[in-house]
Amino acid sequence: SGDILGTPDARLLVAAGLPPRPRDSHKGANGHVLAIGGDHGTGGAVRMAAEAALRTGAGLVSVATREENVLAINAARPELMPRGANGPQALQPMLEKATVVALGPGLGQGAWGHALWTTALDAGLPTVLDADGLNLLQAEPRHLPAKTVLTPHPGEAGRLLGMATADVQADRFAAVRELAHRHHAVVVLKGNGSLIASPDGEVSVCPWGNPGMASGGMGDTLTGIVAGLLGQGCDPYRAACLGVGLHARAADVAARAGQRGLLAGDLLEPLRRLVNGLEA
Ligand code: NPW
Ligand code: AMP
Ligand code: MG
Repeated sequence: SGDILGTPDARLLVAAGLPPRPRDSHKGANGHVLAIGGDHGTGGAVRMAAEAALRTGAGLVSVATREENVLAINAARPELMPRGANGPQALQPMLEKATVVALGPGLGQGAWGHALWTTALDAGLPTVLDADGLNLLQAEPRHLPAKTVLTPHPGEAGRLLGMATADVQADRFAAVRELAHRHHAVVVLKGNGSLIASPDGEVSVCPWGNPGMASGGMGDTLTGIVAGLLGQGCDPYRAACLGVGLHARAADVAARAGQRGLLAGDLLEPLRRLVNGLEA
């Protein structure tokens, strides 16, 4: 009963997690995601997370990033609202407008990333913590917002647990359960057969996905999808299960054109079809 992905039918999953929009729905009713990240050289990561949140149906998506990324993000996707955030003073007003935070894609682990990380977690909003957001947590364990989803790949999970990647992979169920218990959060352990664990020990297994997903930016896309679902009212465990399922299913649809050369951005179009029940 805890395995939400145990009946592998994408349409039923979507129907259970994303009810049809009321006719009088408006952008303010579908979540305002704030994606935070994009240090020097990794602006693409936060942009991909932000775009994925939009394509999952988020009402509004803002991006707090290095000033140097703002123009490129705006040009590539004018629906996004990127701002240069030099530090906590710039981030605070953005957090006040947001309902969900996606924290970590390309954030880096320097002083800039650390300052935004602390400020964002202190806000206590529902949060997806990924990538360098997880590496910073390993360096500085702390209390997390009540509705937090952690999305480590096996390398990040190993860092959080203080063990080698291979030891995480040797018992993935034990690793994901331990992380969820330790951090009182929903945890996604990514990789072939992604696992999702709740703090009280429920585990779901993703039946979808393919090795074409082993390319840069794939995880950043998942972060945005889960944030988009949190913003539309899914509780953290359902958002994580449905998000992982949609992400992997979108990759399977996109991989009809071939696994090799599959790009994270290729998931966005099938993702849109999936969240609307137009693809199974
Ligand atoms: P090993 O070597 O086996 O011990 P890192 P990153 C492991 C951003 N990005 N199965 C494996 O460890 C991110 O958002 C920006 C087994 C591997 O060597 C981050 O902020 C992009 N092991 C930052 O870059 C696109 C697995 O983890 C190590 C595994 C760094 O993130 C790329 C690599 O992980 C990227 O998303 C698996 N399935 N998966 C952009 N376009 O801007 C991973 N590992 O060292 O944490 O580096 O994930 O690239
Ligand atoms: P990241 O390493 O953060 O970019 O995340 C990679 C994403 O791709 C995660 O959602 C993984 O579950 C997925 N992924 C990577 N390799 C595979 C694989 N061989 N089979 C299925 N999913 C994969
Ligand atoms: Mg990643």
